[in-house]
Amino acid sequence: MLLRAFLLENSQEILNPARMDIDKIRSDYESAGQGQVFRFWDRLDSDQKEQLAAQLAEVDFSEIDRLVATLIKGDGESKTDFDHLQPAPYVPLPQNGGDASRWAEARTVGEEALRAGRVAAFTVAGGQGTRLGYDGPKGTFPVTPIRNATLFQVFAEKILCAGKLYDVAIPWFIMTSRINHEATVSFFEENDFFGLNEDDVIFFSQGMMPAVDFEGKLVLGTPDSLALSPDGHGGSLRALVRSGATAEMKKRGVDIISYFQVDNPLVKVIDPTFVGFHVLEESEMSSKMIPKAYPGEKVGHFTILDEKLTVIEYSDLPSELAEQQDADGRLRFRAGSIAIHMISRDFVERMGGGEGGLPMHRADKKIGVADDEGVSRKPDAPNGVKFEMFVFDALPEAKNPIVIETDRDEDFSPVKNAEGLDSPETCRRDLLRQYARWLKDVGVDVPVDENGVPDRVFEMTPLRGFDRESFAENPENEGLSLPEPDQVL
Ligand code: UD2
Repeated sequence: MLLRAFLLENSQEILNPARMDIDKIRSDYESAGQGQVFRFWDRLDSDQKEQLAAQLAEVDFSEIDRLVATLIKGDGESKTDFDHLQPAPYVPLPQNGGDASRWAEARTVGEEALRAGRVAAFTVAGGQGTRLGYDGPKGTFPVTPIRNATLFQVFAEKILCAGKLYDVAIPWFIMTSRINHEATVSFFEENDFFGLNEDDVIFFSQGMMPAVDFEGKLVLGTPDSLALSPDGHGGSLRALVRSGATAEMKKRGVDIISYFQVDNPLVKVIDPTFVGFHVLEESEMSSKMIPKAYPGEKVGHFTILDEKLTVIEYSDLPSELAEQQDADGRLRFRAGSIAIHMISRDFVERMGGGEGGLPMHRADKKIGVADDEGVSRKPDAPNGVKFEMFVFDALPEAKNPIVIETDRDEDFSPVKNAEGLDSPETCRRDLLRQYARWLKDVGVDVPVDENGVPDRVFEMTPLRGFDRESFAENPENEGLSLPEPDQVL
């Protein structure tokens, strides 16, 4: 399924304004009951008219109608068969009963793939980050305890470190949206790409979708533009293909994409073991799980639905299922999705090419809408619906999808909220705990409290190790001594 509207951000280039038939567009909109988008038409200058007309010409009414009918008016929405839902199997960590030799083999296989230049890093960074209340691309948010290094810098340093170890330039693809594209690229330029080669950091923008009000009417964000929003991280599959990113990967010999979200500085941007499982299992899309900490934790659930691996989002799983326990007293649906995947380039080309697309989800949001004077205003409560695709909806289509367990402490501590859970504070604490664990591995005992939090604030750059193993094996870390407060190692 493809909404032509996905291409909206490129509409100016795609359409030749001279060939647009404004009268026809207007009559089409009026007969579709969407004539309100011409509200300010008589006040627009010719450039503004061209911009709006180009956007309008790209909207596919039949798709908008279908989304409104299914997702807003609710007739014909497919219902999940929760009665037959099963928890998905996963490969446990060796310390939780997994086969240690298989884990070791996976690491070796993954390291070979990395050395051969088969792996690219891929960050989805097109979201709006409204919950954090930070005005700027989320990747430019500072997270580390002493240097205040940003999320982007942390990822860049992990990539640099892995590239050095495997003697390979690991390309890094970053998906932005038109809301933050320029600010993201400028940020990298101002920071000299954090030491990475500029040619190895590749930016592209995702598609945009028009928002509607609760009646299903398209809304104007400003007098000359529809209210548009990024089409969800699931839009990455199409954007990777359409932008030429997959072609660039192919040219570079990359066939495995290490997918992660911009909000998680603990993520193993490069994880040889995960790469290895993906290769060994001949999987098209692999995922990491953590056992959920409590039933209401806001992570998706890996399940089996109609014999296919399927993620059911936290907001969609009935609470009685979320709370169910197995015979050992563990949550039955405990496999939490933390949005870390290994995806084969071929699979992206198949899923993201042509007319194929992922299903749309509904998100009720506060949408900035042009008022009667034409001034864009954001309300205090949700006033409309944005449509988004989720990348995990590709899983049921993937061959041999595999889920492996990961250690939460070594892979997941996202910055989502300004305070409380998943905040800058919890994330900084988790980074400090990680530094202390890694130092202990090389013989440096930092005093810690009962939660593993060190008694002092210091920092270790990811240049010393992109994961626990590489840190422990790095000869430069031999002879480290107890860090002073505020020291950066
Ligand atoms: C996501 C997952 C959740 C869990 C959690 C882990 C969904 C629906 N839920 O929740 O199951 O795995 O992450 O942290 O995915 N993004 C784009 N373009 C968009 C929208 C989002 O690039 O149009 C990026 C965004 O920049 C961020 C990531 O996707 O890197 C996650 O987006 P989110 O904050 O909306 O996801 P969240 O926290 O609801």
